[in-house]
Amino acid sequence: MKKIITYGTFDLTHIWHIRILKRAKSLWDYLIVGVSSDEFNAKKWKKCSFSYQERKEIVSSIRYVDEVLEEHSWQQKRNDIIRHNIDVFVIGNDWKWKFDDLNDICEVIYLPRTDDISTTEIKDKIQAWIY
Ligand code: C2G
Repeated sequence: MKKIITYGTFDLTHIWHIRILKRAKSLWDYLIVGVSSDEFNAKKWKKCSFSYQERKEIVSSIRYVDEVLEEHSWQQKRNDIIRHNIDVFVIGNDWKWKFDDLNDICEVIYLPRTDDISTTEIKDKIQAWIY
């Protein structure tokens, strides 16, 4: 069984979050998603609309996702990959090359990201609609 892992904030989960998870699961057998904790998001300078627990609940309910873990730091990926016996690390290509250091313990794949939507843009759209 080929195991794959990815990480993200997954705030205001939208179609491209779903599609990257769908594509990851279509390629391998078991998908683990590391959802960024509220504290780690603060370090990423990301202000979330939903708490970690809410974002975890949403991601856990996506049928492509087999397991969810909490992402506390940039550095935890290596331990997660070893501990969970991961074959492939995948993430959107907005992170291209950023995690190449992991390729000594697993395959590293950057999937094409779609730039016509992001959580920030969704928030802007909602703001514009309200005001
Ligand atoms: N994504 C995408 N297309 C978008 C937006 C996001 O393919 N329009 C992908 C990102 O490339 C990432 C995943 O969806 O693979 C989650 O994106 P975010 O929730 O924005 O996560 P991010 O802030 O990039 O955190 O350690 C890695 C970080 O936790 C990633």
